[in-house]
Amino acid sequence: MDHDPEYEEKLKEFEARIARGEKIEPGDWMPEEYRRQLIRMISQHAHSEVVGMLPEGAWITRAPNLRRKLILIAKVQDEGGHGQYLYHAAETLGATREEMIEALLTGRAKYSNVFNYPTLTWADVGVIGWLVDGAAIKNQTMLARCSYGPYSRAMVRICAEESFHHKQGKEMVIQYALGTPKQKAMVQDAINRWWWPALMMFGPHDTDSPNTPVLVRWGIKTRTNDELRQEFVNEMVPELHAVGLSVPDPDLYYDETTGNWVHGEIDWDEFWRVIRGNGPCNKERLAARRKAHEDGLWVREALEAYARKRVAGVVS
Ligand code: FAQ
Repeated sequence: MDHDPEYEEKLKEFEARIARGEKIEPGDWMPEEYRRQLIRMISQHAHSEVVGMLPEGAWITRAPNLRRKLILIAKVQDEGGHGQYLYHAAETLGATREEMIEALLTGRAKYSNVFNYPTLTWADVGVIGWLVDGAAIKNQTMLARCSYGPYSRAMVRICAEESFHHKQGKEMVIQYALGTPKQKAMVQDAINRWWWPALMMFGPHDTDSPNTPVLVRWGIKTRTNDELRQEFVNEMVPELHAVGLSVPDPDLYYDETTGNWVHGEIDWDEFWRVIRGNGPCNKERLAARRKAHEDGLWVREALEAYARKRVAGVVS
C-alpha cells in the first residue's frame, strides 16, 4: 500500500481533513489502520464501561441510605448506557456486537485495569467516583475532540454524565474525610487502595506506549498518557491534602520549577499482570459478564423471533 499513488493521494487528503479539524464520518475513506485502532480503542472502552458497573453495583443493596442508593443506581445505569453508545460507535466502523462481546467473554479483549480490584467498603464507591471517574473524564474530555465523529459525539454526552459521577464521589469523600475518625480512616484506606490503579488507567509511560504515535498523528488522541496522568496528579494532590487526606506515595514531591507534583514509580509489573487477566478480580468480573450474557439469551431469542415474524409480515 505504501507505494500505491492512489492510496497516497487519499491518505494525504484524509490527513489534510484532520489537520483542518474536520470530523471523519463512518462512510468516509479512512486508512485501515485508523479503522483498526478505533475499533480496538472504542470496544475496549465499551467493555470498560460495562465491566465498570460491577465493582460499584455490588454496593447497591448495601447503600447507607435511600439518597445514596438512588444516586448509585443512576450512576451504574449510566455506565451501562455509556457501553451502549460506545458499542454503537464501534459498529459504525464495521465491528459487530457479537464479535465484540465474544472477545470480552472469552478473555481476548482488554478493558480498563482499574475494574479488576475489589470494592471492600462503602467508601470505595465515593473514591471510585472521585478518582476513577476523575481520571476517566480527563481522558474522555480529550477524546471528545477526537477526529472520528461518532466517538467524539458519544464522548460529549458521556463526559456530561461522568462529571455528575465525579461530583457525587467528591461530595461523599469530603463528607467522610471531615466526618468521624472511623469515617476518615475508612475513606483514607480506600484512597490508599485506589490511588495507584487510578494512575495506571492512563496507560503505560509514553516511551512504552506503542499505540500513541499513530493515535496522535491521526487526531484520535490529542494528549499523551503521561501528559494526562500528570494533569490528574496535579489536580488531585492539593484537593486531597485540602481535606486532610494523604496520598500513598512516599516519593511524591512538588517540583517548584515545573509546577508539577512528581509521583513515585508506578508498579508496571502489577499493571501488565492485571490487564493480561491475572488481577485480583479478573476471573470474577468475566464470570459475572458471562452469567449476564447467558441470562439474557431468552431476550435475544425473543427479539430475533419477532424480527423474523416482522420480515414474514406476520406481525406489524
Ligand atoms: N487498562 O499503547 P498504549 C471509565 C493497554 S472508562 C487496560 O498506551 P493506548 C468509566 C492498551 O490497550 C475507562 N489496558 O494504549 C467508568 C494496549 O494494548 P493493546 C476506560 C490498557 O490505547 C468510571 C497496551 O496497554 N477508558 O472508567 C490500559 O494508546 C467509573 C499499550 O498501551 C477508555 O478506554 C488500561 N488502563 O492508550 C465506569 C478510554 N492502558 O490494545 C465505571 C479510551 C493501556 O495494544 C465506573 N481509551 N492499556 O493490546 C484510551 O484512551 C486509550 O486506549 C488508553 C491507552 C489511554 C486507555
